[in-house]
Amino acid sequence: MRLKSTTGAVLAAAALLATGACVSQDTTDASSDSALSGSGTGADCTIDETVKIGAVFSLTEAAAFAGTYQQEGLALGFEEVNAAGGITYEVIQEDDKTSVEDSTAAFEKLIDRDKVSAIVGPTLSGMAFTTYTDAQSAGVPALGVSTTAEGIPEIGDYIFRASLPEEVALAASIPAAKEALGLTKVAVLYDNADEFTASAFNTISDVLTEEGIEVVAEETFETADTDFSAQLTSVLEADPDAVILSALPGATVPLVKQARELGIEAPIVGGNAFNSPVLVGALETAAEGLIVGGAWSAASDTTGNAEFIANYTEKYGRAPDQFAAQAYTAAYLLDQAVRADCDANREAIKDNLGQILEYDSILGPISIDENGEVHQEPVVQIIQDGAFTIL
Ligand code: 1QQ
Repeated sequence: MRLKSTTGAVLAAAALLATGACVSQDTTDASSDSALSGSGTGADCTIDETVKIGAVFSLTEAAAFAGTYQQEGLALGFEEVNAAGGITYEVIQEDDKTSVEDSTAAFEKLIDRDKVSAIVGPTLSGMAFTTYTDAQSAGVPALGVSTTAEGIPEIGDYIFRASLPEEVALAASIPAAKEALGLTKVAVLYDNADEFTASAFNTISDVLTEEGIEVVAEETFETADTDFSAQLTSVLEADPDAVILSALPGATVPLVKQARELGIEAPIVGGNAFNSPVLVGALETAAEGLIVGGAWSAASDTTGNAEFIANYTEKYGRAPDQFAAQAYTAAYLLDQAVRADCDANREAIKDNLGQILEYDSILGPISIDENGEVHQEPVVQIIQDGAFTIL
């Protein structure tokens, strides 16, 4: 489809050092299978053996709001990539049930039993800090498509992400909200039990300081909390111009509803976790005015986006979201990394995934650097009349 540039340029001295941990690699696995190394290059690459890609998403429990879209997006992406010919990918899908234990078991199965060439996922940063350490030790490339907390690519040189860091999303949404709404004082509420939301709090504090916005209330809660009246009463008394909220949808829904019931009318500003139609559906009218920083918008005229939305909607009977869009993009990024040297072994994918210099994706122009970090423009949206609109 829309591949603009190639990978494969070898960045000589940039080889990454593993992060201190002793890395033992299984030499009998996909990292040394000659049948996974093909002939031809780029679009002409042909690999005889089916390339197995593991996928670990939260298909059930709290993070299923994202995981089910990810499963669908990734499947659509690989369906298209397979149709291009030369290489056949098989996705082995696992459900981590939004649990660290299940995520760890799924990674182990994919690495040791299925001997996959690479793994996409998991859904939450809270699982990734454990599972990526395992993937790194086993020498298996892992590509995050929604793991946005600080420190993820730093886990090691087999760890990559195609998911806009929450730092970048919030560094866009907070200044955009300041400009649109003239913010001078805000309340900050965050879930301090989740790795992603707690890490986002650091960014929120930094951005607010940089923007000269005063914090008039700061409140914490935990992922499974359902009653936010104590925190919201403090927010109401502080009378902020806006509420900056770092939470997963499970807490966001009751929290925002209770805020509105209590009479807090201030706009609510957040990042990647808010870029979900599931959230809007659950919040109904309470979602109005929510300001969302993220990686993708249905309203963006990025290359292939309209076609992606049409194909996805036809296949699954519902419109895609950011999580579907990022997983879909991952199929193309992995294919590009495999085609660079026409080699689907773990080492080749690891060497080439960090050298995607410019890929014109549905998320806009995207690159992955030699440290495994993604670079792309964030999108800031506001929910108006139940729909995401670019701010
Ligand atoms: C993370 C996230 C979540 C919003 C993914 C669903 O960004 O855990 O890093």
